[in-house]
Amino acid sequence: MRNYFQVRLFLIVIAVSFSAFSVAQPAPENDDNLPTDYLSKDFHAGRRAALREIMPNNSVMVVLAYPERTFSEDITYFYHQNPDMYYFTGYKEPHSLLLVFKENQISSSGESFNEILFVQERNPQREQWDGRRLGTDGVNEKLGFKTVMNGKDFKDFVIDFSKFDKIILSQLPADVKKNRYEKADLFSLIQQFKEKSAMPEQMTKQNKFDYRLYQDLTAQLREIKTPEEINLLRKAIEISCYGQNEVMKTVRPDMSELEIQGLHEYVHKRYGAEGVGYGSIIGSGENGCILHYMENTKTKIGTSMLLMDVGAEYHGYTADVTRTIPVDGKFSKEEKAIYQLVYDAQEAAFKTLKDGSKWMDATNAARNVIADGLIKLGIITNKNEVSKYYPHGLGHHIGLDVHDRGFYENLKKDMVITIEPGIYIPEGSKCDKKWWSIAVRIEDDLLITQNGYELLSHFAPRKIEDIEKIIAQKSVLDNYKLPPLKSGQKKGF
Ligand SMILES: [Mn+2]
Repeated sequence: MRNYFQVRLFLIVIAVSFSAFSVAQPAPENDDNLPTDYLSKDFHAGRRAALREIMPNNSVMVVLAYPERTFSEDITYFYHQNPDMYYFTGYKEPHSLLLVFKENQISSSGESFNEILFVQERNPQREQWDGRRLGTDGVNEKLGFKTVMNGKDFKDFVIDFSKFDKIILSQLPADVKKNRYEKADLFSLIQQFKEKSAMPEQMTKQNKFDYRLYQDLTAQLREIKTPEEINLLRKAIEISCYGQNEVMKTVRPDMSELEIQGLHEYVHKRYGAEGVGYGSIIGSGENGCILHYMENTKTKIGTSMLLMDVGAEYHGYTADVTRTIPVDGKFSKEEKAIYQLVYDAQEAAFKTLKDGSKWMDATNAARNVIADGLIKLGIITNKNEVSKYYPHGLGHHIGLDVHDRGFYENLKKDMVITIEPGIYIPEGSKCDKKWWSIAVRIEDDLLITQNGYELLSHFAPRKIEDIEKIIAQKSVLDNYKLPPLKSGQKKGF
């Protein structure tokens, strides 16, 4: 077997000279006052080595940057890198392509390499408009990636993809637009890759292009967190909890959903989180029944329950924490009954968690508590009706994606997951009116350990009495007063 592969490796001819890998141009000097806790070069190199370990023999893995997306005319959404690209390289810019080879490849000049990253070329004019670029030297120096070339060189980079038994890649995005400023944009990288690899229009199962394997390999790696990842997740989660706490202390019935969202996100940024891992969900009363409610347009949240599902993203890693609170500071009898049921379901799920336990055990534990409880309260009569009021799964992995990649079978040490049971009773439901518009979700983030779990989101209270206590407290944001708007007094429509 070994000889066979060595022969194959030498058949792969890389025509471009390796001198092209290091065009002398200084890396941008913008290191002043940057955070010092980014993932390290060693982390990314280690992830690529771990990937190589589990790739099948004679294979290559292809990872593309995410496309840029239009927000408005010539304005793009804030760019978010493909988490796989970030995981394996730390590179955050668009228009890039990573190839990871199982075995060492030999270039025409006789140099050996087992990975290559194509990146955006330095361009002072574009950098003045769109921001600094690392360029090949920056990637080399800051990300520790040795074999790096400008994206425009991919065109003449000779690589015989037909020699590989497997080309491992994710589904290529079908709607990538040409970027008029970039010659080597993602659109051309994809075109060139398709040509070089003779990618067929229609995929078959016998095909060497393997999407499934891409999902499986990245899931296998990403579902278990390294110590560096756990540190970043701890920060994202603690920050998200402080957002929840500050809002609980300052919340008033005359606040709007948008204002509440802004307060959470202000606290996140105050602690250095760059953004949120998903659209913040701030649902007052009936709006809490919409699982992914993101409009947040209600102008007065009033005295009903307020459901807040918000996760800070810190250096790429996202938390996912939900708290549901009574805005007037006291749970009503009905709110208390539903809240306690969700709390008990969450506790029942927690008890099952440890290295080697099953997702399904946690799922069933929570579902049984909710079903029994809803029957007891007279909201349903039959256990099978539970999905009417608890229509989603129990939880998920978190990491670079809020719904992070993983196999949802057994839990293992160093996984970071959420447990988020909920009960939602929309207006008009077939139960006593007194339950209508009550929506409760409690979502916590946990690290799976050998014998159990660590509750990473313990910084924000979950118990009824603790929530009532914190709502009664004063907040540093209480005196954050702005002048009322003078314009817009006339009624619209
Ligand atoms: Mn979640």
